Amino acid sequence: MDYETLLLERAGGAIWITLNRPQALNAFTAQMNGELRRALLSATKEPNCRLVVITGAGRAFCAGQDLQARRQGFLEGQAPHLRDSLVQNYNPLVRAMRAAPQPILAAVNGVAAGAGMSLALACDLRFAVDEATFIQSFVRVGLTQDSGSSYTLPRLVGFGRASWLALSGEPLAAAAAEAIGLVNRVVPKDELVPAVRALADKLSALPAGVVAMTKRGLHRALELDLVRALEYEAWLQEIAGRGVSSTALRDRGGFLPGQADG
Ligand code: T3D
Repeated sequence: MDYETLLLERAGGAIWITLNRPQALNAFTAQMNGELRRALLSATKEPNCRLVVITGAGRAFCAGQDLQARRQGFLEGQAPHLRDSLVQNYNPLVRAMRAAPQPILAAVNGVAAGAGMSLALACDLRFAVDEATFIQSFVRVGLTQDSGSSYTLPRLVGFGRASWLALSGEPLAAAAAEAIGLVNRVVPKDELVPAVRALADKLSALPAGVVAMTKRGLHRALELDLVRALEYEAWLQEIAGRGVSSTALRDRGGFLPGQADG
């Protein structure tokens, strides 16, 4: 499959998807959004893919929505329909990430701003280089949080810290992000690829179905009360105990009867 805004590479058990618009700090256009969604869906169907990695080309991870394109529309007198943009582009992307059986890792190689930060937050895990920064830049451009940040950020770092980051629009350095649990690991730039490779090797040695169910169980429990979370855990454990493969789970389209998406 050909992509104009992405690079794709397989390395061991990992498939790397690199956002490739470095001249605009890998800002999202509708095209890049659609291509990322397609690349993600196709990577997750690869039988030997145990980890999907999203990273950025050049010095940035992703600077959020392409504001140049928005500016051009504004100059041409077009009122932006941001709800449409979100519903058609970002929301399906975040849902696809959540539904993927494999863990998705953000390899944050530089600044992650606006929807670029949301993208990193929607991943299951985050490694960052020591010079990376995270910015909830929405308020700085007259917008509110989107592409899942209002949901993921407080769940990752707690309501107080999420409120500060979202309301102030202040950048958060990688080390501080690690200290509050937003990032799992911070590494020097030249150690990012080996660190991801080691994680991919680790995941490749684990049963894929169990990894997939663990991802699903973690996310599902966030939305349930204790009683229902316990029930869901018990169902997943029933399936795990029978040694169901990730392929079988994917072919079934879901984990429990009547739950195509989860
Ligand atoms: O519209 C919808 O669909 C709704 C969805 C909205 C979601 C959002 O993401 S809203 C938030 C959008 N993003 C931002 O507000 C971030 C804007 N960028 C910045 O604040 C800064 O660029 C950074 C803090 C990320 C990095 O700063 P710095 O000093 O390292 O780089 P720079 O000089 O500002 O940018 C370098 C180049 O990238 C520059 O282009 P040039 O002058 O070299 O030709 C700049 O215009 C370009 N660039 C940076 N961000 C964007 C961008 N081009 C297009 N869109 C961007 N978002």
